[in-house]
Amino acid sequence: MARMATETRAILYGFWLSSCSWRVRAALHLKDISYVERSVDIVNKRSQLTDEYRVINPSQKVPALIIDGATIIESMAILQYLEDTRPKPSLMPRTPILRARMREICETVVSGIQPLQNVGLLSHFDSTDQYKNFTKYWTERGLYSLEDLLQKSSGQFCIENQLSMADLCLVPQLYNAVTRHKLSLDKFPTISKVYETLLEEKTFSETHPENIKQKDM
Ligand SMILES: N[C@@H](CCC(=O)N[C@@H](CS)C(=O)NCC(=O)O)C(=O)O
Repeated sequence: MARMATETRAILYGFWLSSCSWRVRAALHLKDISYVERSVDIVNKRSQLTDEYRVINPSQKVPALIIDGATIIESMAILQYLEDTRPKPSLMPRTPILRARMREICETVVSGIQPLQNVGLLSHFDSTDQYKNFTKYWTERGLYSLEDLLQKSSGQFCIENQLSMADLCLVPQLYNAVTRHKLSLDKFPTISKVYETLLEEKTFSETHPENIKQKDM
C-alpha cells in the first residue's frame, strides 16, 4: 500500500516582503532547522484574509510556523519557542542586563516601528503619500532611538559580538525602511555600520527577501 507523504520539516507561512517572516526565516537558518516556506501573498492577492488561512493564523498576518506538531503565530513567540527547544546556537545574550538591552532593541522595532509600517495599513489612508509620510515619521523616530541604543550595546552586532534576537528584528526592518520606504540611514552611523556587517552574515544573505522572491515567482 502506498504511504501517504507527510511533511516532517517545519512549515513557515510567510511572504518574501514581510519583515516579520524574515525574522523567523533567519532564526530557522541560524539554528539549522529544516523547513519549507509556503507563500502567503499579503500584498497583491491578500491571501492572509482568506478563511482558509485564518484557520492557520487567526490574526490573518504572516508569519505562522508549524513545528513539532504545533502551529505558532507571532514572530517573537516563534523565536522564543525555537530558542527554548533548540538552544544552540543561542539567540540570547549571556547576562540579564544584555538580555534587557536586547529586548529594548526588539521592542523598539517590533512594537514601535513595524506595526506603523505594515503594508496592511495602506488601505486605511486617503492616499499613498499620506501613508508614506506617516510611516516615515514613525520609522525615523524609531531609528533615532535605535541609534542611541546601539551606541551603548553594539559591537559587531546589536549586542556586542553575538547574533541575537535584536539582529533578527533589526535587519528586516531596516531593509524595508531603506528599500520600500526609501529612507536614508546617513543620520544613523552606528545603525548603518551594524546593518552593513549583518547583511554580510550568512544568516541574512541566505534568507534575504530577494532570494525568497525568486522562489515565489
Ligand atoms: N506581531 C506580528 C505582526 C505580524 C505582521 O504585521 N505581519 C505583516 C507582515 S510583516 C502582515 O502580515 N501584514 C498583512 C496585514 O496586516 O494584512 C508578528 O510579529 O508576527
